[in-house]
Amino acid sequence: MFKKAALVFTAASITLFSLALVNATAKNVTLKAGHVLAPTHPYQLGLEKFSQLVEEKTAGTVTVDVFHSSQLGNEREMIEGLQLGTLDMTLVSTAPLSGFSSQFLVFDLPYIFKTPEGAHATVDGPVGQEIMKSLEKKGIIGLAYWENGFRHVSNSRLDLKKPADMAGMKIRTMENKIHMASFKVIGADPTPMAFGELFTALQQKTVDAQENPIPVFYTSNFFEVQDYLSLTGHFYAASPFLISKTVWKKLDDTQQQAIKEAAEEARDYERNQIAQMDKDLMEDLISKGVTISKVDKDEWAAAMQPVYKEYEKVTGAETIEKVKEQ
Ligand code: EAX
Repeated sequence: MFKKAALVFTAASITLFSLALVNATAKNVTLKAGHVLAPTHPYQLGLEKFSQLVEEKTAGTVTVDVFHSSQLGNEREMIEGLQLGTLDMTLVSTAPLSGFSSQFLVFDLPYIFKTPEGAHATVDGPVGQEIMKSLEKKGIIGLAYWENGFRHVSNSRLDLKKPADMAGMKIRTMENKIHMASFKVIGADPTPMAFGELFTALQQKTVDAQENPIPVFYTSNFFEVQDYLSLTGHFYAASPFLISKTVWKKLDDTQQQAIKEAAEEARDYERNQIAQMDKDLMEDLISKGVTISKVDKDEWAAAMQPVYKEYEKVTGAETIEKVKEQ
């Protein structure tokens, strides 16, 4: 009897000792996370929350420094940085990712999602996870889909209501061929441009228009250079939160688990911040002199519909059906 108790005691103390040893030997590491939006945008708020959660969950062995406003490069450059292992983490929209894995293009089809809940169910579910996995062979690990939100068209020329009103209008788009095709098909003149150059381009009227969710429009002060905001909601922008595979492999199991958990907890916090801002900021924008107009979304969806035929060979008709919010 005594012998058995002694054996159990010894096994327990070896386990405790080895756990302590793992923790004691866990390397201390500081990760850099970059994004292109303003320090007041939910991207920043969510990443600060993530940083705090990771520090708590790893007993301080992992800390995360957050860099806003394109300090670490534009979205394409930061994604390339993850592949090279020169940047640790980034939070981007799906649009530029399509240049690294064309499977992401399906998310950029106009009006494929109708509600945030519908979008979350798809990107957090099997289809979204499978598409995120396609990045692994490119040297990138996807931690979770955060959110940028439903994108609306703003411009400096007229109170835009109908697709035909955009004839000849120069609009900045993200570097994404479906975004460009969607505006070309309604007669607009799309120019792909990194986010960091956009405010100046609007100010100098190099472009007449841009399209972004309300939280971006507000926190990047676009109301200073755009008079009209039309609530088209034409694209839903999910925002994959990514880590370099080179960096990921250097972390131990406890650190990897902590980062995964923190990315999912901070995702829910960030999505709530977006929803809050989407609701609360319109009044303030109107008081700043912006004319905000509702549009007939069915009319806009019909006008952009031809891009589905044009791109279903790239995205796969069956993937479109799987993703399309019924
Ligand atoms: O992911 O470039 C844009 O308009 C996006 O909203 C920005 O990349 C945030």
